[in-house]
Amino acid sequence: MIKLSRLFFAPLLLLLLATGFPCRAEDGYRLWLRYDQIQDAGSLKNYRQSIKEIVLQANSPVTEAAGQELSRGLGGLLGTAVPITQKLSQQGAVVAGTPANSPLIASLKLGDKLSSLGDEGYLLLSTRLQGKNVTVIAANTDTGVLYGAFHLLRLLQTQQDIKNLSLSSSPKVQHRILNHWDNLDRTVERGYAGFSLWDWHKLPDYKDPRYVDYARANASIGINGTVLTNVNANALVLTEDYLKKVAALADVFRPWGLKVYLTARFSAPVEIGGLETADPLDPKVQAWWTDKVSEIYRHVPDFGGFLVKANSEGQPGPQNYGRTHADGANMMADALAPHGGIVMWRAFVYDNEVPDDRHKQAYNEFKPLDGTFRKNVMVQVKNGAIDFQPREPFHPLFGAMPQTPLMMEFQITQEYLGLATNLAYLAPLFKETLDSDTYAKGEGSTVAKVVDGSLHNHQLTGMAGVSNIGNDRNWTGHPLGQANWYSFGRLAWDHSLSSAKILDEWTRMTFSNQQQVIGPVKEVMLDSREAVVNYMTPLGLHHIMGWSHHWGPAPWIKDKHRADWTSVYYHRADEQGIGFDRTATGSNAVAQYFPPVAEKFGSLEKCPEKFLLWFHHVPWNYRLQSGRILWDELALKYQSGVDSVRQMQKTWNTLEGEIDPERFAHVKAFLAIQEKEARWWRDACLLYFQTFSKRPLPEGVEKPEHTLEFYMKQDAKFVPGI
Ligand code: BDP
Repeated sequence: MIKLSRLFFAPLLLLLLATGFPCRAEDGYRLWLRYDQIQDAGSLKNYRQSIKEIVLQANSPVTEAAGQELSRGLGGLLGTAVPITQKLSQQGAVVAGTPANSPLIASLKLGDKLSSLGDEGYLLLSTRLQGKNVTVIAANTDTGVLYGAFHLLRLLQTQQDIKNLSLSSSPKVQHRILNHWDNLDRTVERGYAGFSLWDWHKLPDYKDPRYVDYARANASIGINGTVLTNVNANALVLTEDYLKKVAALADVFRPWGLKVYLTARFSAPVEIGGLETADPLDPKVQAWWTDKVSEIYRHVPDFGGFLVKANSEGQPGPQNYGRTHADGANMMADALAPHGGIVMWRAFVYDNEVPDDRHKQAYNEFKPLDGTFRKNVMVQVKNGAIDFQPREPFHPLFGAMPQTPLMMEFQITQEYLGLATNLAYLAPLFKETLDSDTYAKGEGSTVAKVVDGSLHNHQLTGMAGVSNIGNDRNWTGHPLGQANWYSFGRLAWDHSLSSAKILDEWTRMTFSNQQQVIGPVKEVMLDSREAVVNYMTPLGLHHIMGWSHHWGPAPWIKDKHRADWTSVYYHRADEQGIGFDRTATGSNAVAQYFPPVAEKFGSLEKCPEKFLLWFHHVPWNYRLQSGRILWDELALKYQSGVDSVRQMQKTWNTLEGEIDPERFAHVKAFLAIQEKEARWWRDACLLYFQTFSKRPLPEGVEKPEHTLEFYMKQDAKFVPGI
């Protein structure tokens, strides 16, 4: 039997291999690092001429990783193995290294060019060496070489000319970090792509090969740090057993330039240390943290440091002992400093007791602490003052704490943007915040300049993204959600890149270099976040989603144990109008911005309409720039969100037969879900707000499918990610 079936299958297998028939379905696992052979015959020929061998003279784990990636990538793209050698032996070599570890690189005397590129920057050069044409990847460190290797691969993947290369690149931000909100039981808070990648039970003995692919993907976009655990922290991860597991992950990640960080539960000295207090000014507590940190470094010699959520949403913190956030952060910073570690102390705080606008609370608590943090502390600030809404004005803390490095926190996972089944390409959201002008030091004081340290002259800088990654085969749940991981990394490296440019790169690498593919994919994705804003929270509405799980519309949520978790707190709809008055006649949150911004946001006429209801309570019959009254405009915005999704569906359908059937069908099905949910949002919100406006739906807005009662009765169970 066995022999027979072998006889039967062997020729078939050979045939499949010869025709390049994919042996495995296109499941998205390979992300943007697919390395399939270049299709365009002309480019392929040119690349094959330019690249015949990889010359690596150094001998280090990071160099080995770079070599492995170059060999895998170039071999795949060129369709022929590219050997790694130590000597330059032929025309068309890729020579990679640092002046210190490669005599060939040293002989090029690149000192001047390399001097400004720091620890992670690199040069890509086409030049001649020992009479041969070569492509050089040079850097000051092995990690720089690794990043340069990925850049060269990207040039081939996106079919750029590599004949006359002369480019350099270095990151604008020092710490480019993913925040995993992963629990030790492998559930992921606000995670919609399966369970946590970290298989704590099997660690440290079994290291899933997937950890390497995770690290490669991060390295390819310049992400150099990962916080493994949830900000709602579990002290257990700081115990010896778990530190061994953490060390195993750190060992896998290290060759890829990826450092490991942990969340530190403030009450750990009590919970796992047997102390009676966690008071940061108590010498016993300080000593406990000092010892604990030394223990961590014994396991992970290059441990990055702690991310801390304290006195926020029930988490313990220094205020439990009458101390400040700075007291808490500094205590941990002192323990970490001798080892070179940092503290990322989150500013996401709002107090149950304070009967004031939640928008103002982080600023009120943190601004007075400016200048009191240790040198190895960054305060990590969410992009907006409320909570990762589909659209928020930038957080007023940016620019307001000149003596403190402020780290950006974006959310890549789509907690408030339809979870993993809605497409929202997030680079435009990230860019909108980064490009906002704080006016902290006059015009041009953008949030990006606060974050990259250039505005207030800080060396310590960082950008964090709350990860959208889980153990789904395709990593991010939505096949196109991979673009958000990608664009976070690219923007953390260089915030001046445009959303369109990043999308173009990603599309070419993830799908194809053919125009008939690139065009439609970009068309579907580029404005997808704007579509989400329109069908969920247009004109500055915010926080009107389902209770607790945050999925779907629920503007009617009220009477809960805390007002600032309800929807009515935020939209304040009544018979006169809708919106949160944050001007001087209301909460006066606008005063937290610098004067030109405060004046703009605070003026009904000058406030950008996209933020109108964020800052103003506006009469239903107020006339907007379009000439329409507010009610009509709101209704038409909801409709336009639905229309955009339908257009996205049509455009996606043109890709049938142009891309692989697996990803085509997956996205098609998800877009159908998105269309259904867009209608749900539109109908539920408009029916509810209509009970206040008492006006008919304007022409062009479709009639709701169900009654308001129907929508209010929806009560989804087991929504993922809580
Ligand atoms: C909110 C989430 C919650 C997080 C919290 C945070 O709903 O799950 O724990 O932010 O950032 O967005 O700490």
